[in-house]
Amino acid sequence: MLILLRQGKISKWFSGIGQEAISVGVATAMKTEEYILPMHRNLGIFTTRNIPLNRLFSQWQGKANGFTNGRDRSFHFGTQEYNIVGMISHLGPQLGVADGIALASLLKKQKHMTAVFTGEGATSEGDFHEALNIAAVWDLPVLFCIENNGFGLSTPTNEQYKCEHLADKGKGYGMESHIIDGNNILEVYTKIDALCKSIRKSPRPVLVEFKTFRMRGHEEASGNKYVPQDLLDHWAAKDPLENYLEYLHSEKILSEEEEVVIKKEIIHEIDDNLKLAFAEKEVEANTSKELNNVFKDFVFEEVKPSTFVKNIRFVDAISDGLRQSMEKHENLVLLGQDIAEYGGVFKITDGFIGAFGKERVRNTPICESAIVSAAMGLSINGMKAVVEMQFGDFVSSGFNPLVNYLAKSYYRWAENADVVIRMPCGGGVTAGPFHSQTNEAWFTKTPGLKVVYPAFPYDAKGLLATSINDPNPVLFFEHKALYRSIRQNVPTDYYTLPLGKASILKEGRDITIVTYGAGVHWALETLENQKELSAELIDLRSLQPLDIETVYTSVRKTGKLIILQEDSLFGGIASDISALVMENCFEYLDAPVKRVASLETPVPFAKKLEDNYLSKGRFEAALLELLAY
Ligand SMILES: Cc1ncc(C[n+]2csc(CCOP(=O)(O)OP(=O)(O)O)c2C)c(N)n1
Repeated sequence: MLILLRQGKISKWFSGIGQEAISVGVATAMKTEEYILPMHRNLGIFTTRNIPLNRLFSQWQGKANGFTNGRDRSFHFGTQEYNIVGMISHLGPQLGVADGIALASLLKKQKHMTAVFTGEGATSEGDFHEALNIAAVWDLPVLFCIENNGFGLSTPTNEQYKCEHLADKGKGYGMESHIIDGNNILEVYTKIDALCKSIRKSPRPVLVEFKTFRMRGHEEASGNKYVPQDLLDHWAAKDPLENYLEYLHSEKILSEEEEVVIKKEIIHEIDDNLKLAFAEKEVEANTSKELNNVFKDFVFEEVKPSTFVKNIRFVDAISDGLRQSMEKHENLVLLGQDIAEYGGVFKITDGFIGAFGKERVRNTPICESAIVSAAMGLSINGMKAVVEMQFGDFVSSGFNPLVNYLAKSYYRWAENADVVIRMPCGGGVTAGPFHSQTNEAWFTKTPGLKVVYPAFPYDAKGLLATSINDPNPVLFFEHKALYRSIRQNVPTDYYTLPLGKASILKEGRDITIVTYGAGVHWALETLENQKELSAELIDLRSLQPLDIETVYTSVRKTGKLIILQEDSLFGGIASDISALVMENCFEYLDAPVKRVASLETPVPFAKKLEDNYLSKGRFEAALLELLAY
């Protein structure tokens, strides 16, 4: 690999020289049907699982026969065929994903354990703490492997953490831990083999700190000049390959002649596979293929609503929809803070543990990041997950895995994230800057996420059912102010509604109003005051996919468009709708498109301040102004 890198035939390379015994030892001790989640330095895991070398070379050259169609580099891929789940650059989320995979194994009553890797540097990330904490609380069969190789890029361990051994941290999580000489393949294999057997028998997390050393730079281009020579010499004498070879010779297990034969075979294997990869042509860019590979295909299956209806609140419709999806999908798991006995802070899962049990309705520790990652892990291992954010505001603590792991996974290595994140959101409830946000714009701009935002109980129930059926990650926004104030006749049985279809609530000739969520009710109120107005009111219902055609059709008829959004103006969905209409309906417009949004401030607490902040109070005047243009 070092030669190929110098020849410019592969991109970045993270050498594992000095650490080979860990990857090979752990992968050998595990069963091939068990998942391993390696990091950037674990080539030995991929080779031990017998991935054909030509596919690895293709991956590193960005070719189609690799694992990502040229869309991601180095070890940033997974493969269900080999039960390997690769990392994302942010390192830490990997640990929470392992929790989810292990949880799925437990729920499926498989006697499997899962192994996940981290460097000592990444143990400083919050994800490490969260993932270990969750695994401990839930007794998940995860082997957490820390490769302590002395430096995190150039940062030595004494600038990374304060305790003597990282294994000591296990105690803080109530977790068994061990220190293993990572440069001794026999010690790695025998100890890990025993641990794997024991974890399979009595599921629990175990933390292992492998003491080892990185003989090369963090990645080849960065060098390792910061490493003192005597340290390099000390660890060179402990080289895992050299020492094992010496042992095999001294025990007369391997003769010099056999060694030559084996090495020749390996060189041939490498050369032959390199040739195959070199012969493969480069990937061609095909825009429609790229765009079509962001989401897993999902064919909407319509389940028609029954005629029997009940007049219920928005909050009840969501609860009903969720309950019926739990009945329909036996592999669906709910995760969230206080959602079990307590029923969630909005009582949406009240009574669920009685119906579905604590295994499927899981209280989580306050660990948004690792819980979002764990939801991904559940999906990888064949389950579906719905995560309740206690308040949508707190999604910021789980932002990284959501926008980087779940959103990008299908595009990168065709692994979908069958996850719905429920987002109680919105203002008008005098709850201040951290319990009132409507942060859909953080996600509508991230390719790979669907964003649904119903305004009525009927829509909420049917759209939630579809969001759960959809194998892609969906953010499902539920406006808190609507929970107990909006009622509707809602079919009692299970039904589905398609994502990406706006609904026209009122037909009109003079102006088009486009909005969603609480904005729909603000617009309806305004139109009640302006009965003589002929306005067409469109409720978007879902923002990604966005039903822009319905907006175009209406604007072509009315010639005027006003977009009402609860979020602050800049960078919100109203701006994009405005731009799209200008680009596609310019000739039909009789006035500039108007956006009405909340102030460019955080959401204030006191009622008068909040009323002043919200766009609701400015909508009527803006509507009349545009009509008069
Ligand atoms: C969240 C995040 N911050 C910073 C980086 C940049 N970065 C990549 S690897 C690395 C050092 C990792 O050290 P360690 O976990 O010990 O693994 P090692 O490379 O030593 O095997 C850093 C700082 C990153 N990839 N992700």
